[in-house]
Amino acid sequence: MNINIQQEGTTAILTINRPQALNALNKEVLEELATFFSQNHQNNAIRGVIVTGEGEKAFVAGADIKELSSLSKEEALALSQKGHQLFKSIEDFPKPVIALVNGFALGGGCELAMACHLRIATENAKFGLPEVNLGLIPGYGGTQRLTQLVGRPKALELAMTGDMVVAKEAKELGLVNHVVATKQEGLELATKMLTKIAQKAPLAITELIKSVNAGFGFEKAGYQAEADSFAYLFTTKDFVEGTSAFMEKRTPTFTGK
Ligand code: CO8
Repeated sequence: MNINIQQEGTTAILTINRPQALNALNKEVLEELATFFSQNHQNNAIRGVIVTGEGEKAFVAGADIKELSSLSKEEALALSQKGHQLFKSIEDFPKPVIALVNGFALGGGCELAMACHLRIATENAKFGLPEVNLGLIPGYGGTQRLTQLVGRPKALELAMTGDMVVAKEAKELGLVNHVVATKQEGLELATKMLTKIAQKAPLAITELIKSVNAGFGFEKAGYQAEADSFAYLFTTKDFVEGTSAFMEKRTPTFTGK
């Protein structure tokens, strides 16, 4: 299994467990996440979810670049759309979902954290959308959700430079709800928040999530535009150069082709 699922009282703790690849999202991780969120939609024994990454170094360092490097345009489009559906199912999950960001949350990892309802970050957490370094753009809703969370100018700056922001700055930007010193402290805070929310009327919490999300409709053209642009970039030489450079541990040379 690529995700460990543990239940503590009414809280499910999902730990993405591929530390050798900094918990990068491969197909199996995405499948396991999709299964958990579809199977537990109606499960009354679970009143809240915490999503985190194994170890201290990374929450999730992005989509698995080795897997991405061999995709065709059509496969990239299908994967992006599948990712959109999965992340939307997390955003629309009828019970609160907290991302406990314990290190790098880059690319698809930052997108996963942004699809959760709340974010708690450890002091060493780093957020970023570095896809431009690979000749790509975000493909799992990052262009939309980062813009919603931090506004257009900062979203464009972060996604165009690929720069990372540390937890403290992420909190100032509104990307993070709380910053804690350690992962353990984060788990305690997340559990405390979920316990408090679990004491409220469940139907009210579900309708609240639905109402807040209704203002950010999935049918809006942004997600489709992102998937189309993401897929188009798989046909470019710069994408081949960007992903090869990452795997060969060198700086890419982009030509605009
Ligand atoms: N995918 C696959 N493997 C990875 C990834 C990744 N995203 N990130 C790190 N790894 C692997 C490394 O290759 C390395 O493996 P190995 O030991 O076998 O060489 C191992 O994890 C440890 O990583 P590093 O040695 O690089 O560790 P450093 O401490 O030197 O650097 C960084 C840490 C800065 C996090 C660095 O690993 C890095 O830059 N990672 C890539 C970050 C990135 O670019 N993420 C975005 C990926 S693209 C994406 O997410 C698109 C989302 C939309 C997808 C839509 C699907 C169609």
